[in-house]
Amino acid sequence: MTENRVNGTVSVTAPQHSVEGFAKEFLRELNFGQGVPLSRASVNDQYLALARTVREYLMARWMETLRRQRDAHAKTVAYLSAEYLLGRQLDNALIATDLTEIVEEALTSLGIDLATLREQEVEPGLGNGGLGRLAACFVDSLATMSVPCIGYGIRYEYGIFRQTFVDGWQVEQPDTWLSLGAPWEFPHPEDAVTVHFGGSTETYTDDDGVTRSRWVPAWDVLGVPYNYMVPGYQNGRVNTLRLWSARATKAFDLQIFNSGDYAEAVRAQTFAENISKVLYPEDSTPQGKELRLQQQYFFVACSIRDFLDGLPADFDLHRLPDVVMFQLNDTHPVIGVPELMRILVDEKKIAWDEAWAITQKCFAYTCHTLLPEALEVWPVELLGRLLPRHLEIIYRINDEFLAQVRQAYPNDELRLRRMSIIAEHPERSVRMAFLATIAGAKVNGVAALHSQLLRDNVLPDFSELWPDKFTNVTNGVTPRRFVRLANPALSDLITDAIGPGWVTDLERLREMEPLADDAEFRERFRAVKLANKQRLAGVLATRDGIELRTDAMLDVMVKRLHEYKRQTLKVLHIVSLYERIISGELDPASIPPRVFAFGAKAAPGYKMAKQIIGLINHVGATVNADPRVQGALTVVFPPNYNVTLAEKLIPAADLSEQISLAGKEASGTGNMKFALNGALTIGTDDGANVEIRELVGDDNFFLFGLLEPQVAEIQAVGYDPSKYYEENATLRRAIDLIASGTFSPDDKRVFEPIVSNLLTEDRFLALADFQAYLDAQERVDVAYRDVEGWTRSAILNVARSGFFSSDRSMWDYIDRIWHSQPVVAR
Ligand code: HBZ
Repeated sequence: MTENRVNGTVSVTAPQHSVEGFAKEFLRELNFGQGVPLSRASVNDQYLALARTVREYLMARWMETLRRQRDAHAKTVAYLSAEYLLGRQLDNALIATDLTEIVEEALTSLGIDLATLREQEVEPGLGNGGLGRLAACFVDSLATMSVPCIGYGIRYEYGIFRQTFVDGWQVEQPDTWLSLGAPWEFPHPEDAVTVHFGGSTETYTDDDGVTRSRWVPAWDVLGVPYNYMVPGYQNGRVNTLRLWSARATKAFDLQIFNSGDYAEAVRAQTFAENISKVLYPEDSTPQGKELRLQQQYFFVACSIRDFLDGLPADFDLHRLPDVVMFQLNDTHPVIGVPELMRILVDEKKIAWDEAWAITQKCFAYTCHTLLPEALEVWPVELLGRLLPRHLEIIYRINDEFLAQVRQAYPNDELRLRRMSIIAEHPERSVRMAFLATIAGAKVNGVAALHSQLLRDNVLPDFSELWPDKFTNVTNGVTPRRFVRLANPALSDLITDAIGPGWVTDLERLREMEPLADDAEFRERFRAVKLANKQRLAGVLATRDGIELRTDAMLDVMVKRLHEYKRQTLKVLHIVSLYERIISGELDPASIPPRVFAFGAKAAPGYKMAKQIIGLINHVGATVNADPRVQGALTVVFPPNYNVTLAEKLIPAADLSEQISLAGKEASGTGNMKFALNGALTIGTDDGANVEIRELVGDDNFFLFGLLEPQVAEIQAVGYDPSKYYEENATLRRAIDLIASGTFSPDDKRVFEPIVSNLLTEDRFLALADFQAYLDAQERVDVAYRDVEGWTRSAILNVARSGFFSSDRSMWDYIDRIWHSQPVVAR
């Protein structure tokens, strides 16, 4: 890197874009950064040096982006998210800088294989699933669109656990993603922020004789920021992701060290550092754990302080809504609302009403669920113990809000109780979604159906009171990572067909539509799919020792394991086919051979989910070993499904399974990735499936199952799953086969809990949708045999899915919620 002086300021310029230039920079990093000569460099040394070299090419853009944004006084989106499921950084940096070919050549000239170094990177798995991956897609899009954004979150030392299987059962291993070095992060201990906890509040009289409340905290920790580059796609922009890591404050340990209690000092340090130690692996049922609330307040307090500290010293905080929107990714960061109020009122001495007016314009809330058990509530006792001043502020917000409700609806005590931020049962607790809704300028769901159900079922009183507050922004996925990077073969085919530019303007995929009728193009499209299956086969062979046949339909269900997502329905389909084959009813030669691929992690404490993982693996082992099915059915379940594996699996898929019970999946984003990569969907009328089907057309989508209103109706009259068991012989035989112990000869009763749950409760109506699902799968078989027709549908899925770019989602947020703007070159 060179320095040059422009107008008295020092700026950096990027190194040369040439093979020789890159090779030289790389060797310099290896020698001076890693401290090893090429002859003795390990693969990890080489990977770290490569990462550091590539990031140098982004550095000048990063500095320039920050400078421009500062000069433009542009409104910034401060995305507050407890999770970012980023995926590997190297590949993304390479496509963003368009360096892939140069790097490949430079490394080859040194006798190094780029692919080997790529495999060395451990992805930062700082998220559970859809919500965390969405945050990663959004920051990618904003960088690519030149919109000022800073992503704020937590630098977990351990991300989502590494899943292994022992005899088919999930066993969790710690995710030590930092252990071999973290070349993508930039720690800034000098910008550390102190965060307080505990203690009490006191009242005092200020200089003007006004009685005020203030917080007298009991302990504190330091938040050290780690910056990550978020490169825009070939646009010279790099935004920032700032993740916070917890440390003990100096005051804390000095005091104890001086008292001579070394062990206690170390314990205190460990206590502080625990806060950012580990990502909670539950993705739908919040545990109400104290440490979790500590994490939430920790990162939000650091982030808000960080943003405010970045403003000019004379900044008038009444103008805060002009310069920032704090976007709340679900309720995890909602404690930021009373935190901003505390800063404005207690520290900046702004009058309550004015502070509230500012706060209400600075936050917006995105909800990602419909399951009642997933809505976060914090016991008043816990919140008051950890954040006493925040609890006071929440009480006051609630009082004033309820006064407003009383005025709008006199004498409606029940409504007040329903809408209060404070729930009384089963214990006094704070309903974070209500607080977010009351404080937020806007509240959005993540797909059209979800936003509707959010208004009608989850927050009906609020949408009645404030109809204009509610809006929808359908999710999206970044075409950079999930098409350009994950599917280079398809990307080349598309560019060949419609020219470049579609990667940042995905609606242009429409131009491919006519090619669905072009036989030669279909042939090439099939060649791409086959190549992607072969690539996947290679990955699974080395990664897991799994053998994958590439001449069968690849039917994929990858997502977190949840009863509402209904992996069990998929298993029942497989078991039913297996049972019909071994009983002689179905000739295996009469159906197209299929490989069923699963990927799913279960929350470690979610017993039923872990049982279902065991069932999938046991069914798989039995089916795969049985010569009677003659390869007609194969089940593969590679462990530890993550972003890296998704990038290989999705491009190879023929069929995408999106089979949640209607009204339960908020949106889904995997569904979008599959459609964009030319898989056809078999799916229910749920989440964003609804919009996918509308766009790709009924002929190119296999719809089945109950609609949301029908589900509500069945549940209202009382659902009895055993009726379906009694009345449907195919279903009965499948369930009986599981109950018989066929799949678990060593312990025949091991799957009894699944069977009895299905027969007596079946909360998510798998049995009610079983026959419809089987019928739809038969339609899939018929369609798949028509090779040309199937390819045509697959091409149309790609061509018509441009809407699902996260760039479009970001434009929608800008239009409907943020009212911010890109900062363009000047
Ligand atoms: O958010 C998912 C939804 O289930 C999915 O439908 C949607 O597409 C996606 C993006 O909007 N929700 C999650 O992934 N939720 C979590 O991961 C989660 C994590 C921690 C929690 C609660 C939920 O405490």
